[in-house]
Amino acid sequence: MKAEILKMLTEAQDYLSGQTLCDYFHVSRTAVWKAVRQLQEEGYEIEAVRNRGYRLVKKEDIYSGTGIVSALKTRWLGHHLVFMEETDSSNNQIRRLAEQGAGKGTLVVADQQNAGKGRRGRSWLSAEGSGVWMSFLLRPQFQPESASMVTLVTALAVADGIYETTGLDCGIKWPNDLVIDGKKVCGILTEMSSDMDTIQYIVVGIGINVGIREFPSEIRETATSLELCLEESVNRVKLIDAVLRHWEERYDAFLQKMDLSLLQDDYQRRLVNVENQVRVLGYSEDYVGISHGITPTGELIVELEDGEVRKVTSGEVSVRGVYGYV
Ligand code: BT5
Repeated sequence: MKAEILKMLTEAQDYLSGQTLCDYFHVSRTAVWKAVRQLQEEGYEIEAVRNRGYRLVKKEDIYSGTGIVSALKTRWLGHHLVFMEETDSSNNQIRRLAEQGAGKGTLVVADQQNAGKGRRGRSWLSAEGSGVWMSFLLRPQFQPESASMVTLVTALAVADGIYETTGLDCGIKWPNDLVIDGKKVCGILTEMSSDMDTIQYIVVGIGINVGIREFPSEIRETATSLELCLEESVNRVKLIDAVLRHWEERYDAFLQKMDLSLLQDDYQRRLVNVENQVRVLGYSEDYVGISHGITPTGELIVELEDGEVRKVTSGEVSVRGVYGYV
């Protein structure tokens, strides 16, 4: 009820009377008043005027579970939300919830991660108040081999969501980075728990740098944030809603064909380094070749100097431009 009241207050042009809220929720005036009090305690400035009702004074970004729930317009994703001021890693938190039986679409949003994770044990800087650090749970029916495509679906959806919210055009650096002006603004970490032919669950983790103004020296040359690119503030709640709505849409298109054929054109338009030289950094070998884009199942097509064409699988590698990060 609290989140719904917040939504109604956000959308209302004028005061909302206590009676309207009582009738709508079929509860007493005291119950409405209690919910409003809780919202005030969470930081929402709500004015209560006798004989007129309630009014939200400032309709701005307060980063809270209630704020996110009231803003989410997804069909199923994030309908069970866990908001945390701080956690180790939202991916780890989803894993713990999954082990306890949490359902598909469960979403964890953290304002800060003290052990944010990248791939292969790398760390992900996730300072307080400056990014969208979130993960959600899937319990799909498809085979484990298809899971790597979820990262590509996610990259496209995050680019859509960033574009909708800020007008910024992101490039995709296959398989899991989004870049603006050649610098990383978002990283995606997809993890899976499975046996040979059944997926128990997939965790999709998304880290978007929103308000970070200064990066530590190790990543200063390669990282950026939306606010650095835009020079104005970005509403994280709206960004989450946009990313998740686009994600549902892109994921449907993926499930419909069980590959990326419906997404390939949009993906390719955003993909950086197409027809350029890239360096593929694998577990056991590195090589340089020309990138020709992706296959319908999400491998990167790389042509080596001797004409050999390799299809690179996303789990294995990082790709760099030959002259630097992109
Ligand atoms: C990634 O790994 O890019 C995946 C990042 C996923 C982060 C999200 S946040 C929510 C969820 N919970 C988690 O714990 N993780 C996910 P990778 O491709 O391995 O890139 C990691 C590298 O990016 C690091 O080694 C740094 O060089 C660089 N890096 C670290 N923090 C960064 C940041 N905030 N912005 C840009 N680059 C960063």
